Amino acid sequence: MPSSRPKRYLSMAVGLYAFASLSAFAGEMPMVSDAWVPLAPNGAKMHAVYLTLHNSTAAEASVVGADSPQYMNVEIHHSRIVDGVATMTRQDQITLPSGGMLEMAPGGFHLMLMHPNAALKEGDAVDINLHMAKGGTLSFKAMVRKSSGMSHGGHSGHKMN
Ligand SMILES: [Cu+2]
Repeated sequence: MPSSRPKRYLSMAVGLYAFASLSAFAGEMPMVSDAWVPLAPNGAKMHAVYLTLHNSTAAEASVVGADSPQYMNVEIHHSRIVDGVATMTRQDQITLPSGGMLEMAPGGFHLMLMHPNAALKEGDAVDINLHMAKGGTLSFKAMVRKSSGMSHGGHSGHKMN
């Protein structure tokens, strides 16, 4: 039956693609733990992501970008206090030496999720992909939860440079 042939070629191509993306870079990626998104007021156009990055690989690893299917764009930010004002600046990349660890926490590094497709509620999961300088993507989920009282001030007072 000639009509079945194109379909068969298509499914073979999809299978090969899935295999390639699973096997590439296996075991050469840093690890993400404790990824979370502080619950923001309804209608917020930006959400922060905090997480811990461990580079357990034998080489230096750099994150050069990020995206999420649930947001228009995602940036790497660093918060600092400049002349008494909380300021955040966009970073082109974050580099971890082999064996290095970086805690992205309130008041320092974070991922900035911009322009959500839908509102977030407590318990939701945000899918995030980190783009690595050497190629490959580090994918993880960040859980939405209320921030503890310690991180007062939140993210809303930030000013972009
Ligand atoms: Cu930010």
